[in-house]
Amino acid sequence: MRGQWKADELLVQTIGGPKPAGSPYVWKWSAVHPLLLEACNVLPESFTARRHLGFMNPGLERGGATHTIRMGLQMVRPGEIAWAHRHTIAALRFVVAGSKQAYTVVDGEVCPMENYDLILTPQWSWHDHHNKSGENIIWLDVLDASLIAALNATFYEPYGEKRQQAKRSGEGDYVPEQAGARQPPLRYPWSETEKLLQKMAHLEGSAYDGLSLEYVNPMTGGPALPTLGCWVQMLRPGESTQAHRHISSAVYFVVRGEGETVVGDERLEWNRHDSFAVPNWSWHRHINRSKTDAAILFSVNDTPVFQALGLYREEPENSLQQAAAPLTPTPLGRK
Ligand code: GTQ
Repeated sequence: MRGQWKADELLVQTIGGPKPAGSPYVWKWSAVHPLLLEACNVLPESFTARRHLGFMNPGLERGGATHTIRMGLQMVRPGEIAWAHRHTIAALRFVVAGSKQAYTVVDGEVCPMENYDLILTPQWSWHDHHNKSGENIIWLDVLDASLIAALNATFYEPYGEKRQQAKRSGEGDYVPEQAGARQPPLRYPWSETEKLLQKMAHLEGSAYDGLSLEYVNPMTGGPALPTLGCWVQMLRPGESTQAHRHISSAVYFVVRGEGETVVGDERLEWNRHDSFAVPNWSWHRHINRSKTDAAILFSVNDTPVFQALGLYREEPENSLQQAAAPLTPTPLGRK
């Protein structure tokens, strides 16, 4: 037993909220890409493992990009297969250098990996990656691994063969306003996402996030995965957002553009294909440095976890004292 008064000091320290977990940090594409190529010498053949370089937040003892989210870049060479396996860790892929001839099979569904497509591998779904193109295929992996590890709920199983049986392709694709769908989408093609962004570019959007769209599960209107929410946002030329903070943490990937995200008193400068982390409960705002071109950011957050537990908070507090989903970031079209 321990006297509660011994721990009370720790509680008192959280008056006004927790300290952000981890540091604001940028992983530059120009630094990671050569290391991925070098990783081919270290891991000539991946088998059931992955040629993935995981980002280690310097402010987190156990690594990961934020305290709940792991992120990194993975590369599969021409002709290679990353063998089938499954785990209770949920993951998603955001394709950086893709091809029509590259695909991930998720529970039998063939999901082509073209540039900036989003592919989900929900927890305990079988998945194997294939590159039948002549070029290296690269994507961003994002996983809820740190959260699942904290819950001590990690299970893992290799399939036992290189590949699982593939079913007919196409049924896993996101279709807006999906009526009578038999399963949630596994793939959100960038062609659809980009169309929506361009169509909505003139709308006001959110003061905190610019024109931001959530990748929803059209069957529930909820987040893409039970533990991870996925967003894409456009910062119009010269757009500079207001600062806010929320109890959820987020990781970002720069699809295009150049700018900076100010987190607390740190300035994260980013360019195309850089990745960065915004720790939870830290004030942050985004700036598109270009006066002529839009910037597009893909991001993943752990908001669904906090919402499921009734713990979601943000400042300014326009959602507090409401049971409903937060008002910001606002999923456009669901107001
Ligand atoms: O690409 O399937 O970094 O299953 C960790 C687990 C990547 C993957 C990771 C995985 C994968």
